[in-house]
Amino acid sequence: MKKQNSNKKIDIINNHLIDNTDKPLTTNDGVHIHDNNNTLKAGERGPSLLEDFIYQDKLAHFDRERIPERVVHARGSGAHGIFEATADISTYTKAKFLKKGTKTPLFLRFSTVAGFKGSTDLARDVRGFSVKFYTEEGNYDLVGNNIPVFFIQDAMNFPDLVHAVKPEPNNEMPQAASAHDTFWDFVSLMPESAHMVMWAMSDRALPRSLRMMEGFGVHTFKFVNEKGKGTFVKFHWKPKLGVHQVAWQEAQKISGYDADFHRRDLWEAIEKGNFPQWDLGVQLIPEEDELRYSFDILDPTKLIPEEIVPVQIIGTMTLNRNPENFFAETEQIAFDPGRLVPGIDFSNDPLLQGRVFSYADTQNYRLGGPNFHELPINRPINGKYNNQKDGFGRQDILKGNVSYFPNSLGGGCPYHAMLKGESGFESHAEKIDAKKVRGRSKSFADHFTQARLFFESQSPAEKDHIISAFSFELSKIKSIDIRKRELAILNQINENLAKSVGENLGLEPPKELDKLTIQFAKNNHPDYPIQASKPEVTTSKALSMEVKAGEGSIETRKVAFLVDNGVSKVSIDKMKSALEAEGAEAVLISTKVGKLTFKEGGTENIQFTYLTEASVCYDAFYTPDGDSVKTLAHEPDYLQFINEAYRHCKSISFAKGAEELIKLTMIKDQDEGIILESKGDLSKDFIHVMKGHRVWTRENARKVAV
Ligand code: HDE
Repeated sequence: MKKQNSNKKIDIINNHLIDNTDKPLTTNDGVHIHDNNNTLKAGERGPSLLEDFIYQDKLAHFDRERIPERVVHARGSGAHGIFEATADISTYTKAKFLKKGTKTPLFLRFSTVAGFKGSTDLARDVRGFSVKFYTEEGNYDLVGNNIPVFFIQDAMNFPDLVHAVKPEPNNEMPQAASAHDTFWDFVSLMPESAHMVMWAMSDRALPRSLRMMEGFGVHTFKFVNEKGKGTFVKFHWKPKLGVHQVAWQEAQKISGYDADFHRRDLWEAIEKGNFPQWDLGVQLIPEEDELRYSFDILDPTKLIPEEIVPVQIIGTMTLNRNPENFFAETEQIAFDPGRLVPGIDFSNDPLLQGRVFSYADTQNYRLGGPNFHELPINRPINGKYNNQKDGFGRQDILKGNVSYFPNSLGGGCPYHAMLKGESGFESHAEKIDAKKVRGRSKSFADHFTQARLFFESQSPAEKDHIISAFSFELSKIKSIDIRKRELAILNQINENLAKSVGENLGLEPPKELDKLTIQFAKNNHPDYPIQASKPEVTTSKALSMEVKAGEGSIETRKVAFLVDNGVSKVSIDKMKSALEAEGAEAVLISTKVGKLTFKEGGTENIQFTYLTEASVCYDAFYTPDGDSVKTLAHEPDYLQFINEAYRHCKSISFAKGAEELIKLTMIKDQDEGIILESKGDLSKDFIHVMKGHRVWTRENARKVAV
């Protein structure tokens, strides 16, 4: 497919594209290769010869194809896009790319955190949400997550957190999963992780699609305006398609059926021209209000409830182009929250401060030296001009004999912006007068109030899912002591939560925090546990993902039409056009690939079958009328499609002649998610229920009272 949506960044990429069409195969030195099948040998049956430079050229490169995967966030998928600033926020920031009407090319990389590069997309995990804006003032990276808080407060703990969640060092198990002893050992000793753990055990960690997740900058940053005045800012990405999840059992099955489920979904959406979009929102906090809240805005384990500081939309991002080459772009892109453009600055969040060092450092290692900035995907669109030179893989060719500053021989160039009265990046002139301490602010010591806020803001179904997730994860660990220690933390958050999880584990939640947990917390706060301040709000709507029937959108949702030979084309077309009018996609699934014959005559080419597809990979289901109903009644795979769809609370519709099939399935109660043509307006009712995403009430049987 011809790639469109060009911009200055794409021009840079295009300058490096290699097109092999009509070209002879050559060595790396451009020598044409006569025979690419046989090594050079001493006689047809003899040993290979050392002089075979053509073989060596090929193999020596192959032997070096792999680079170290990212130490975290190794599994990722990316796309190019554009950001358009839509609001005037010049009072707060002088960043030119945020000036109303400005369009800036960007590259976004989504990722999971714990799994290796080839691990499943559907792991229960945080998702990385990294955006590199190629601005006219240089690259700006907003390297965030789909969860607005973090596990730890200080960068010093990061390697420990990562070691705890990654596969265990002796047997390298489990892959891409937090459900093991070392993770729960660590977090149960670190009560500051309680808030983030709640998010990680919620459906936020199981996105339906990368296109249906929120993104957050997590830390508080600073905007700086022309006059040098600072304003604290939190960044939010709000997806236009809404925020949606899959069920846990589904996630596990999708991992088997299609471990690339999220990557494929993003790629296909962009190829089809269904460009995903997010609004960029900001929460702005005047410097004077820095200490105003019941929590510390520098503490990365806290969010600022939208009820107390609303999110203002300042622009829209559209992903509109897939990469040409995964390695060159998605793998070699080097994100670094430690590099800024004028108008944006760090806050003193100790986690953010620590990140400033780690990212450039890891790129230097991962990408093999200091010239990773010259890789096409990392090059700024406004050019880089400085006196840095040489090093592995250097590509730029510096002209002349000057590579120092100040100089006169080079006409003083590259010149200093300030010497010409121009502006460049200037750090916010924040006044700091303090003693050096290796310690933590007391204002960081409340670990449970916001974990409670999160839990108590969830819908009943979401609470149930959190309880199930804790029960699953804690059941998987071997140590009873760790189970109890974590239950004690849950008990500090919400007693019913702890009780429900405790019941599933056969344990009574301890009333008090474990003495080991307290001992470690005292390391940071000698008078721990502290009395928490009264929170501004005790629930926040923005924290729940629940959509009610009829409220959401079904755009780009995949609806499986379950068919076989003899199916009615009329019955298909009626539903198909209604769904397509709402932006959803109808996918015909039959028993064989190739020709499908319609009841009315005529055929259609089938690409997907019960053999290749799985119920868990679709959003909703429709069984049309026709003679196909007779064969589907004896098709176990069809029945499994319906049963799993029912189990995962999805909308299932039946044309009139197909309704009898229900008797063969596990559907017992015809709840609002089972839509029958004989009972109303089939497509309208189906779409209405699909808009609610899932019929979670179907899970009532497993419901736990909270
Ligand atoms: Fe990262 N993180 N991180 N992190 N992080 C990396 O950089 C690190 C943190 C995040 O798509 C690494 O290039 C430290 C918070 C994303 O390429 C590494 C600390 C948040 C990505 C690193 C944190 C993130 C990374 C590994 C604590 C959310 C993927 C490879 C101080 C705001 C970027 C790499 C991509 C990647 C270090 C904490 C998000 C090692 C030391 C908080 C989305 O440099």
